[in-house]
Amino acid sequence: MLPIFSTIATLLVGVSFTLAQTLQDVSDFGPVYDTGLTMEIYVPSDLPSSPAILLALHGCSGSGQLYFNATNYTGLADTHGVILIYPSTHKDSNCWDSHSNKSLAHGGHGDTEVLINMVDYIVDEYNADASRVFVVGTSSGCIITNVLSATYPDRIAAVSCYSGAAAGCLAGQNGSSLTSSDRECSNGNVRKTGEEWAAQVHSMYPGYNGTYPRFLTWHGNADTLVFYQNLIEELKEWSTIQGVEFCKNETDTPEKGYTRMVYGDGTKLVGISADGVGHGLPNHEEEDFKWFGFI
Ligand SMILES: *[C@@H]1O[C@H](CO)[C@@H](O)[C@H](O)[C@H]1NC(C)=O
Ligand SMILES: *[C@@H]1O[C@H](CO)[C@@H](O)[C@H](O)[C@H]1NC(C)=O
Ligand SMILES: *[C@@H]1O[C@H](CO)[C@@H](O)[C@H](O)[C@H]1NC(C)=O
Ligand SMILES: *[C@@H]1O[C@H](CO)[C@@H](O)[C@H](O)[C@H]1NC(C)=O
Ligand SMILES: *[C@@H]1O[C@H](CO)[C@@H](O)[C@H](O)[C@H]1NC(C)=O
Ligand SMILES: *[C@H]1O[C@@H](CO)[C@H](O)[C@@H](O)[C@@H]1NC(C)=O
Repeated sequence: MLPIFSTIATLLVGVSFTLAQTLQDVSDFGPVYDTGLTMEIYVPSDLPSSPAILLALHGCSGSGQLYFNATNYTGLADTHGVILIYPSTHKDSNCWDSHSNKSLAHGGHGDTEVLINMVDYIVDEYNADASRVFVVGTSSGCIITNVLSATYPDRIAAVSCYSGAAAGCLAGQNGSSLTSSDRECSNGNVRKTGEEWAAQVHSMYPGYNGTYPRFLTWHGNADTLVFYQNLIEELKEWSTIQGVEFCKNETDTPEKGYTRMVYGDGTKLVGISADGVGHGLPNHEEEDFKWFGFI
């Protein structure tokens, strides 16, 4: 009898565990202005008294639910007590607004401010730790991660993002998608000096003199959608902002074919270059949690 019971118990535990891995809708989290953004969250069942927050930002034509399915942060969130926010944008081929003055400004009532409103809601509602807010994003989600780091540096501790472009790369375009922009950014033709990028970052939150988020960014050198040059531009931008210089390359790290490009002492800025990898560079969830300081 006993073995049968324990087998059934194991099955039941397995089932309830699977069912728990779902997103829940949040409405009325605060002003959305005219962005139309929506919010879904994953809340670990065993929450610490002051959980951390991870904002996870999908790519163009994606959604929070699709990104949730494509990524694997729930086990890590359970272990380390992190509430996951998976927002969605529904305009401009579901690309985040990384082009308009509204989104490229602190308090501009654009996508960036509304994403921070979601963070504020979680801080209030779950007593979350405002000093441990992290961001991950892929493609358009990585570009807006760059823009969030420029517009709300005071609200984000660290970011890790994949296959994106520098904050300001899409500035002045009509949209942030491949059809609504002229593709100069995604093609890697928007090139600036570190000082020029840094001036643009500072203009997004004038007068701010605090620290900027610790920045990890990944890119495949076979990316033909958002070209590899964008990694170089991001690294120029954030090394100037962080005041760190290129230090060394660590080959085959964190895995074969990947190179960690370390800046300064490696605590503020790292680029990860993936050899032969295209736009579909997968999230490296555990590496992200290491970068955020959980592991
Ligand atoms: C995500 O995965 C769940 C479970 O496999 C599935 O029911 C759902 O349709 C998926 N959602 C999307 C948007 O693909
Ligand atoms: C998801 O992450 C957990 C660790 O949190 C790991 O044990 C599991 O193997 C991962 N699943 C996949 C499909 O990679
Ligand atoms: C956006 O801001 C820039 C820089 O201040 C300005 O030149 C431009 O006219 C603004 N664009 C719009 C559409 O307001
Ligand atoms: C942006 O919109 C203006 C006015 O509709 C148009 O003339 C211009 O070609 C558009 N630019 C792009 C890159 O689509
Ligand atoms: C930094 O900004 C704060 C708030 O605006 C201001 O009080 C402080 O004097 C500034 N510090 C420096 C060194 O400029
Ligand atoms: C790391 O080193 C710098 C400086 O020598 C090069 O410019 C980079 O191309 C190199 N990065 C990779 C991924 O090899």
